[in-house]
Amino acid sequence: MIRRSMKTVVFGLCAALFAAPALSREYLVVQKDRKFVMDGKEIAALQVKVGDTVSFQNSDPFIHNVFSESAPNDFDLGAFPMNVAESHTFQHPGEVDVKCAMHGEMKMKIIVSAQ
Ligand SMILES: [Cu+2]
Repeated sequence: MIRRSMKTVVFGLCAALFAAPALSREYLVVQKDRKFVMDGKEIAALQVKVGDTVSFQNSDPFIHNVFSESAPNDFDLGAFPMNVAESHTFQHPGEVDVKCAMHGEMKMKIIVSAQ
């Protein structure tokens, strides 16, 4: 009898785990040659979900910035030098225009979907 109820508890825990919302993810975008790069290629857009975090790593020997004025996902990571990464967690669904304040040609979009 006890053995059977243990099985029920374990089954219940597994079911609860699978029913839980997906864990939030972390993405890495590299700033290289005045471009936003992911997996070695320039990217124009990145699809994420609410709660996901995007880290921006400066891999150029000069200062970059990352900011967006796309409310309510607006943010400003300030200026940071080579080999420094700053990150932002997206809390609202929507399309986010991401730019570098130093280099007007550096642009990408982050599309945030609901969980
Ligand atoms: Cu820049």
